[in-house]
Amino acid sequence: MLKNSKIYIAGHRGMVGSAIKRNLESRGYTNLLHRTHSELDLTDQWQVNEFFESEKPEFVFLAAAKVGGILANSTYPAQFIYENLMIEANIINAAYKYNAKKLLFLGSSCIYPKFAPQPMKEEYLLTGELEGTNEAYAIAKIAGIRLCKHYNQQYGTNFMSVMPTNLYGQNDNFNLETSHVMPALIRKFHEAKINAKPEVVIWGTGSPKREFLHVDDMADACIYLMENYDYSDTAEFVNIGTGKDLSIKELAKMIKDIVGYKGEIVYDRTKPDGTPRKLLDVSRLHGLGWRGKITLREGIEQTYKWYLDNHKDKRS
Ligand code: GFB
Repeated sequence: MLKNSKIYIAGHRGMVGSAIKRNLESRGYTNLLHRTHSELDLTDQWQVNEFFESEKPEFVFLAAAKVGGILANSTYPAQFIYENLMIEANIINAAYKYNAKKLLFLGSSCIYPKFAPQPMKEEYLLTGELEGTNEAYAIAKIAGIRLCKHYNQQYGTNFMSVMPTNLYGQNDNFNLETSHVMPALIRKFHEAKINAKPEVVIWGTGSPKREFLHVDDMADACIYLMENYDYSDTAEFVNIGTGKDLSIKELAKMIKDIVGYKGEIVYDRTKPDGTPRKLLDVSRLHGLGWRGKITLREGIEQTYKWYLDNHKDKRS
């Protein structure tokens, strides 16, 4: 990628897309292309084709997706599968049709089987049943990986895929119904502190384990791969994570401590736990020469500060 290459960031207002945009700008890339949802509906094939035909982006970061936490995924499975399939199919096909040089598709660690051996290697894809709470989303993301693979195979395109672990950071969604666990707990502990509530309710048993990567590290990894590698170097796709996880109980204690909340933690066992563990094997990524820099504690402190500075005008 040259500093003046035409680079399209699909999903530039989302948590990941906005981090990719910030990072590209800070590295001196000058020709960034983006459209808001109202300017371009990515589920509409005609609109996407017209956009690619007129703009002809050379490089594409496919970070647009319908995303959400465990409750949103299990409540709106039709929207999660339909919107994600449409966005991926439209962009990947248009990138092929209008000769994009390279595309990076963002998947998710939920593509792996619910009971996959840990840590999960890229080869475990499609070796077992998926986790029920996010099957619709996972099927759409698996389709995206395979779209890239088969377009490369048949048409000789250069479309890479990356599978991030659970991400968090600035511009996250702090809505308690639809968010992931990290922003939900930051908000719950903060509001309990401010309102002097005696307890904070955590969903599920607290025993599932999750791995978390700060979105600025994720953006850095995506750009590193786009700058330095091609599809043929990635053996279909690459996991992006830290290789370390912790239980939801341990996460809750850490956030409680950072926020400075003094009350109790209680568990609502009527809410789902989801997959018991999903730790990524990151040896392929390390072999390509990239490692994260932001520790979990630093990342949560930064995100809490961002929440305090911004939450009034954000999505919560
Ligand atoms: O982050 P999360 O919603 O999604 O939940 P997944 C992770 C764990 O945290 C689950 C627990 O065991 C939740 O029950 N948890 C505890 C909470 N308290 C809360 C809370 O207040 N809010 C939320 N949201 N969780 C998602 C998938 O799975 O991960 C997506 O549904 C996607 O498809 C994403 O792949 C990365 O990690 O279980």
